[in-house]
Amino acid sequence: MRESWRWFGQFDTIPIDQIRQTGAQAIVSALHEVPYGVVWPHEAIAQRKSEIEAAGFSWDVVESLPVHEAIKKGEGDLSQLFANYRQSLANLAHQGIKTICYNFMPVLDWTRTDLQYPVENGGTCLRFSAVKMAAFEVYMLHLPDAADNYSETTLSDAKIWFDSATSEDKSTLLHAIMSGLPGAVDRYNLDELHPVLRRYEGISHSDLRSNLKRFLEEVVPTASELGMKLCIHPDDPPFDILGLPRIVSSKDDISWLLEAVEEDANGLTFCTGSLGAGAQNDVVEIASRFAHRTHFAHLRNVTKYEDTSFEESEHLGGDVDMVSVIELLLTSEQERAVTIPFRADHGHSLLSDKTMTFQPGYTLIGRLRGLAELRGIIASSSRRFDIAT
Ligand code: DNO
Repeated sequence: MRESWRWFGQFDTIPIDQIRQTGAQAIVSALHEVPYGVVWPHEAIAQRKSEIEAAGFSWDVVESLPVHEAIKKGEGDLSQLFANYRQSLANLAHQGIKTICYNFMPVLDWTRTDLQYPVENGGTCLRFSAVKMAAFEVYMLHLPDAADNYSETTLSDAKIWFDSATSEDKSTLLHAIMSGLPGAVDRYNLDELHPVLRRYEGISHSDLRSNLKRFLEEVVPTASELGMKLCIHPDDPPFDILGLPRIVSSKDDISWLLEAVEEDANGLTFCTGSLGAGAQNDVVEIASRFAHRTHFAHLRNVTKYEDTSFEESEHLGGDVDMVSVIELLLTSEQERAVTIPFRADHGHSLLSDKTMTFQPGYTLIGRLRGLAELRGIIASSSRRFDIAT
């Protein structure tokens, strides 16, 4: 497995030359400044690539090449958007960047309600609270039917939270919920969110699946011809929020997705944290089923609660059996004779992290700690495989 580190380019507070000290060899990056749906220009790709290479890295993975909302909604004439996506793929392949992560989550990307939740040892982590999400959906946004998705206890706790929340608490919550959208892309306030959500009215899970299948049929053949690997990122959290359908949340979803277009170029970003947050998911079993179509891995851990809340735990703590997942990925690498790039996904805010500002979750010391722990597992598991073969 190849160690990578996500770098947000000009939106990152960590200079790329400092990343060398983490020991990672590869960079995961994106042109966050390019609006969704627009072709990624040759020059901008070349510029980013040369910055990465000048610092001694290779640019191994694009995360993400975003899918325009109109494609997710199946809205209007999409031929230009599909053509643009294919052109961005071709421009990237031309410069040797061939592993492309994307997601198909409507409107939002990963979603948390707390960006600085205290952990026992003094650091902070990202957290998703079902109570706060219920307060947001039911009492702040007044979404019709939202209450149906929560238990009575969660709803009454949500009301208590809402009644005692200051306007600052509410805007902190809105900010946390919007923080999954990296770079210079749309973020919404409460008034703006309503019409955006309304445009998904009537779009069911099965409609969204059809739209994803259509997208795959439009772009996977090009990716295959170019020798590229597309790898979809699972939903985070792996269940519906804000009344929007999510369709890459479980073993069955992934199975459907990989069969929808049976080509190796239609693959998966195996995100242990996203999948691990779903009560329905046995992450080790999912890894054993789909390691063979995994082209990129995000390794992090979560601790789940009954009411669907979860928090990001230490990389080797939490509910995901990380050692087993890593062993399955290493085995798959051997079987396929490939190398899977991975990154320590997110990290707690620890020590000097607290004096800096970061893209939420993308701390320096916290991620470095996670990477070091994962590196240890990979080294010891690899040695055992070498002995066995
Ligand atoms: C969160 C990330 C996601 C991921 C996108 C991929 O930290 O894992 O934002 O980049 O979902 O499209």
